[in-house]
Amino acid sequence: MNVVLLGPPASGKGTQAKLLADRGFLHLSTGDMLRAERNACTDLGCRIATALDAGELVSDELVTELIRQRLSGQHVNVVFDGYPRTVKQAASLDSLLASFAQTVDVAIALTVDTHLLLSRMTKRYCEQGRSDDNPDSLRRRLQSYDEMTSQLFPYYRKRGVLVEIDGMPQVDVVSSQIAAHIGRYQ
Ligand code: B4P
Repeated sequence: MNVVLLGPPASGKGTQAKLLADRGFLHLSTGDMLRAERNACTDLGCRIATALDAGELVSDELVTELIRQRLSGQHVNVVFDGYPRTVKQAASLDSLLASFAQTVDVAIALTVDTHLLLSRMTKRYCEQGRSDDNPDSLRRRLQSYDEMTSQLFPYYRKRGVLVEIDGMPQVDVVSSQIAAHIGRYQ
C-alpha cells in the first residue's frame, strides 16, 4: 500500500515514517534525499542548498525525479514522507503510481498547533543545528505549508483517502493512531 504523510514542518512526518519503516515500509523522504545531496556537495546539492537553508521549496520537477529514481513496482508498502508538498507533485505521484497500476491508498495528515511546531523546531535547532530550523526559515516553511501544501487536503479528501490525526501527543500515541488506520487498509 502507498501511504502519504502530510503535515507542517516538525509535525512528526519523519519520526512516524521511520517507525513505519521498522514495520517493513520503504521510507521515501524528499527532505532526507535533498539534505544528503547537499551534504555530499554534488552539483545538485550546490544548486538546492540555498533554497533548502532558506526554507523554500525546491522545484517540483527535481523532487519528483528523486522519487521516480527510487520507486519501482516491486515495492509492496511505501511511505512518502514530505512528498507531495504541492498539487503539481501530487499529480506527478498519481501518474508515477498509475504506471505500476497503483494509487495513493491513504493520506495521513498530522495536525499540530503552531506554537508546538515552533518549540519542536527550536529544540531541534539547539540539539542538531539543522540549518533550516533557524527563525527566518521557519517562517518561510510555515508560510509555504499554508499556501501550497494545505491545498492537498481537499485534493485527497475529495478522493476519500484523507485521514487527519492529532500529531501533538507523545510519539508512541501518534504511531498507534497511524497503525490503527493503516491496519484498516491492509
Ligand atoms: P523535511 O525533511 O520534510 O522536514 P520537516 O517538515 O521539518 O520535518 P518533519 O515533519 O519530518 O519533522 P520531524 O519528524 O523531523 O523537509 C525539509 C525541507 O526540504 C523543506 O523545508 C523543503 O525545503 C525541502 N523539501 C522536502 N520535500 C520537498 C518537496 N516535496 N518539495 C519541495 N521541497 C521539499 O520532527 C521534528 C522534531 O519534532 C524532531 O526533533 C522530533 O523529535 C520532534 N517530534 C516529532 N514528533 C513528536 C511528538 N509526537 N512529540 C514530541 N516531539 C516530536
